[in-house]
Amino acid sequence: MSEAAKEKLAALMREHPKPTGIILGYGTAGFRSRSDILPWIMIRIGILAALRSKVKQACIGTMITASHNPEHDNGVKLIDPHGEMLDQSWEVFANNLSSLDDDVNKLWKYLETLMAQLNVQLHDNAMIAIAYDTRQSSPLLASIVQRAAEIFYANVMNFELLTTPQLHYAVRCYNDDGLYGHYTEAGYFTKLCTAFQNLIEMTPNTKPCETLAVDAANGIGAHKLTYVNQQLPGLLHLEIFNDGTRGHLNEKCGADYVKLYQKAPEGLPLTNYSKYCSIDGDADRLVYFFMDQNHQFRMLDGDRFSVLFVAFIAKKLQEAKLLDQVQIGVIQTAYANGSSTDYIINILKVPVACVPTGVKHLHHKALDYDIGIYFEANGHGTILFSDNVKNKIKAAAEDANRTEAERLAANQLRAFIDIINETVGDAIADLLATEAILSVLNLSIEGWLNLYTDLPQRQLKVPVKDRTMIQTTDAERRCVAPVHLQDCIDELVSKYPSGRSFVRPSGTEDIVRVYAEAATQEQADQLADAVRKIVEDMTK
Ligand code: G16
Repeated sequence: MSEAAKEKLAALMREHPKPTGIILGYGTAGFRSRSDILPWIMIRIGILAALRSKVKQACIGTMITASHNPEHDNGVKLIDPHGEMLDQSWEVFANNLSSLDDDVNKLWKYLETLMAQLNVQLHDNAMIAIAYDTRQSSPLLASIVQRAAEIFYANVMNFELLTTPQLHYAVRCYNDDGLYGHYTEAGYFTKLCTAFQNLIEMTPNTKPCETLAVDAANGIGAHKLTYVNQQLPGLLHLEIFNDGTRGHLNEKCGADYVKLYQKAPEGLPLTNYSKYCSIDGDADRLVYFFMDQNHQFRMLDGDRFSVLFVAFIAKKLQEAKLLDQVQIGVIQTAYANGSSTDYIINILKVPVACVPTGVKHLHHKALDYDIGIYFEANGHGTILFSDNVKNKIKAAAEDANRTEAERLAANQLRAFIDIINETVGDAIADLLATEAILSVLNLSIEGWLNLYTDLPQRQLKVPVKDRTMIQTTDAERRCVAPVHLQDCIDELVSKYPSGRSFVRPSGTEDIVRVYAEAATQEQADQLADAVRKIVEDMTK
């Protein structure tokens, strides 16, 4: 390989040295840490993005964000050609590169071996798309990724400020020559908003969308959501709060805060609107909430989107007389509320699969179905439609031998599919899909909430010395290390009616997460607290 490229790499590594003793793994959503200790890993990820692009002969995305984490954190993850998360087999290369110290000769040797194994050359073409969220540290980190990728002969498109799902969408569109949509931000908004407008306008007797108050977590979504207002005048109105002009990113606001603490965010009035939602720092998660007649805070999380979306899709497939030809599946994680799983299986009659935390796992499993609906309870999710099902729906919509009602239902589904960002969970797309369904089904937010009653639950973050001491199995529902931890959890759970609890190490924060549900809130809180104590004792 070229000496000049090696020398450039050495210079970049001298500029951004790896701190001694640091260990960083490609976790739930890429590399995440405090932003000031991240520059060196951006060199490795820039190289890896270039190699991945050479191998796939397609554009690879690099998103700089730490999503729901605080402003002082940042992170980076790669996006594969169809807009999905990096194939897990490549996480090994990411971790190998991360573990190598700042010795350019060793790094170069590893890269030579890797490139031989991958059958690519330094001079082969590569194309990288970079974007970042509003964190102050992001532009510098993006520039390091770009310089590293360019050493490996990559062309770089820097989109600068985008939501994470917008970059996933852009990568997919760029690689399939516009089949999925146009890869620009204008292309993204035009596709989603036109589909929303079509769905509303083709449906007779829709309920006008009431103003939705949005907590934008002081992040990138605040700015991006203004385009939705501009494109859908008279159809949808969003009142945007926590827009970054005053508060801090994800601080006492945003989807993670609302879901974790089960309370309303700060920074917006709780009396003026009939419904609210919170997105997170990079606008890939969404939760809804409202204040009920008794002024009680009521939340609708990711599980609720699964239920709403399944109910709508199944109803429209039924009306189009397509339901018996389509296999629908829902994918959840251990965090899904037991009541939602029961409702989906027993009332909606749709199978549910449980996988480990992380959109990458849910997305992968969703591909097993004609229509795979996946949501994490934290509000992160989307729907995948197979080409086969899209063709069936299109054919039904255009079939003159079908009744008008059947064709309308098929056309409603076609429009709905275009609202959804199938590449990854997307708060903006999910918000539009939710508003469209509530309007088409004439459903109020209370009506949506009343579909089933959540089991009371509690989630805790437990700081421990070394979170890797906790190891899990069975889609993270059971603990295999430390020994006896699971026995203790089982014993505690057995004391609580409808009790369930699990623990797992976070892949995005330096903590262990504890989840508990039980028949009453008091019992869920007690169970979570008791499990927390055991975790603390066993990880001392
Ligand atoms: C990321 C992942 C999600 C995951 C969340 C929490 O979300 O994309 O799939 O649920 O982290 O993961 P963990 O419990 O391992 O910390 P985001 O919104 O931060 O990108």
